Amino acid sequence: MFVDSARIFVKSGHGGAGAVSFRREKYVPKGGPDGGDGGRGGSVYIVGKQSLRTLLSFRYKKRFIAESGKPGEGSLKSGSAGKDLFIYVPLGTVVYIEDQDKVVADITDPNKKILIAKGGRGGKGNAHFKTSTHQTPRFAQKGENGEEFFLRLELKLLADVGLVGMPNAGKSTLLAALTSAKPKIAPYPFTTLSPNLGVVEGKKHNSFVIADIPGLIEGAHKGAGLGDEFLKHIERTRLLLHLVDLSDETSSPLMRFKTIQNEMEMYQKNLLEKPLIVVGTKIDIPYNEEREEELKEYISNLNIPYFKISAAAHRGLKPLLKKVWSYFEEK
Ligand SMILES: Nc1nc2c(ncn2[C@@H]2O[C@H](COP(=O)(O)OP(=O)(O)OP(=O)(O)O)[C@@H](O)[C@H]2O)c(=O)[nH]1
Ligand SMILES: [Mg+2]
Repeated sequence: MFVDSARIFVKSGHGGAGAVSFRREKYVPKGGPDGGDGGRGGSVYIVGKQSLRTLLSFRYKKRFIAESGKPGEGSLKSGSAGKDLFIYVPLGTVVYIEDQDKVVADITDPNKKILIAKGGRGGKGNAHFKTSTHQTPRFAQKGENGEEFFLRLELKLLADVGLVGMPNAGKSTLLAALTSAKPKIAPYPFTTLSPNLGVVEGKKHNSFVIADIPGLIEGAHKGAGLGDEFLKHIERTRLLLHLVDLSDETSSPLMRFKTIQNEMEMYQKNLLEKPLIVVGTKIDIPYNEEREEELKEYISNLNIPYFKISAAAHRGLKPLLKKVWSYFEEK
């Protein structure tokens, strides 16, 4: 599993100081104490947000300091509280306090606020300290300090898009063309031995994660070629791209497509309920168009969208990406 991580500093606000003040009114020679309380410091919360996919933003912003409370004033006026600070993270983020190496939160629910650093309490004003023997207290409490920590955030990334297909179909080449991932690519089957992940960054600070898994073969669901291990990684993806090599003339693309679909179904029936896009690959090499038609006709009857690309020559990638984004745009 791919782990994205970040280190940030958080600090809650200090409480405001209580005030030392005495009532001063005309004709009241010795007014009593009227110092108000300091305001509470702002707290720091972590909140899970569904639309976030990476911890990338923490590369740019690493310090999160909540506002302090304002001091109290005369006439029993309390200081205002410091504003709370919310740090938004993707679901799947685990939060550790650095020195203690202790998990303080495992963010799985969207929108739930988890208190990380509590704001300091405001100090009490001198009005609180008047007693029968001490009518003019000249002291007030200071505000409590805020808490501060270095936190480590770790994201256990769940991929959004899974690439499936026979060995050598061009899955790793497509991942490399769309993301900055550098998977091994070679002209023989079973080049990829464990899943590779890459992130596609959008224009609006959004992104999605693609998982390139090793090629699947007949019997994969029962463990042939470790297929069951790999199928596990696409269980939680939201969309599958099924790559079919159009240039491979040793068998028909439709047959290869059906073989893989069948393996997925045998592994877990609901894998076939996931949105699917079929992608014909390697169109820079001449291919048999009749066989392509056969595949296209079959999937169009199932209402499965079809695109064709050359990841090596960067052809057809834009329309494919556009279609993929359409599954992730927030409705
Ligand atoms: N001409 C051409 N060759 C491609 C294209 N895409 C991939 N290839 C080649 O096809 C071979 C297999 O590509 P990979 O991306 O490693 O295929 P894969 O599906 O990841 O293979 P496994 O990891 O074994 O499952 C490599 O030699 C690639 O260079 C393409 O668009 N055009
Ligand atoms: Mg590969």
